Amino acid sequence: MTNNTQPPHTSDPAAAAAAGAAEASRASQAAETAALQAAASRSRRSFLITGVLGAAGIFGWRWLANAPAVDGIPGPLRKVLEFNADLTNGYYKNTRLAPEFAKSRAQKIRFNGDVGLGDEFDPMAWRLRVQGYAPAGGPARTQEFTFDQIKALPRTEMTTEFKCVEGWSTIVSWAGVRLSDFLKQYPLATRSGQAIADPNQPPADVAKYVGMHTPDEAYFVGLEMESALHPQTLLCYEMNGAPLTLEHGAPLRLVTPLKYGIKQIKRIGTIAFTDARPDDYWAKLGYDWHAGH
Ligand SMILES: Nc1nc2c(c(=O)[nH]1)N[C@H]1C(S)=C(S)[C@@H](COP(=O)(O)O)O[C@H]1N2
Ligand SMILES: [Mo]
Repeated sequence: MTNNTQPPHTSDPAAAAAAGAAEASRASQAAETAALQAAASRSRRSFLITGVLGAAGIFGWRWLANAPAVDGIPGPLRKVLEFNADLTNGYYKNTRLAPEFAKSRAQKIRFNGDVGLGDEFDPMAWRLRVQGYAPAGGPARTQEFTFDQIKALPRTEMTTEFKCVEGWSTIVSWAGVRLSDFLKQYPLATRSGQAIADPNQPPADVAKYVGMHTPDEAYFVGLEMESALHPQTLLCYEMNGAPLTLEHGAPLRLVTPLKYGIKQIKRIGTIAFTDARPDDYWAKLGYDWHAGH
């Protein structure tokens, strides 16, 4: 960089290098200022929309794009893929838990990402649609749940660290229903229609994956079944002691603290159990599908 930007009229190499460095620093400062001004002049709405690809996100992408590729996948991503493949090779132990904290350490979390959170949504008319694991060639088993039915299930609270791939994290208190408790009650994840009595030893005919999407299908995530049945995988309706707000995913959002924020889908509309690995919004854009940490 300094060599290329050496002003041609300077003969002293040290002075030239200093001039080059100063120029590079001015250029990066100018770029930063321009980015800040651009951000400031955007409307709140479009800022929210582009917020997901905000400064940290864009730098993240650049880092990925410039890293040496292995098998056509940027090096760092490939590493994560291999690591996750090791971790998720056919086990149902779920012994690893994310650290939990005292409730008093919970903080207000920023609002990040509004894909699938459009205005045309009536929380009062909301139903959770669950597509049961359908027998081969058999009819789809779809069941709908009201918010009250979800709230009637055993309540679980946890205070865990929420980590976003952009590099920030916040300790947050959550309350909701374990997905495994939902499946104890409602036998929708097995081919036979048998309930999962013990999440550590699910029946052999359990689906391999669960997919979730927003009611408008704009945002979607997929989890392997072992993550879905993890004791800290919650369908949440409360955050920091208050009902979830719409921007944080009301009426119901996913929290699964062994994975990054990209998996914590807000405003769940549909949950589907399947053997085909579900699409995932950020995985389609190049992030690791598992997004574990
Ligand atoms: N429906 C929906 N869910 C989403 C997103 C989104 O854009 N739309 N963004 C994800 C990302 S990247 C993060 S970091 C978290 C942020 O959750 P918060 O707004 O409650 O902090 O939501 C996740 N869930
Ligand atoms: Mo995120």
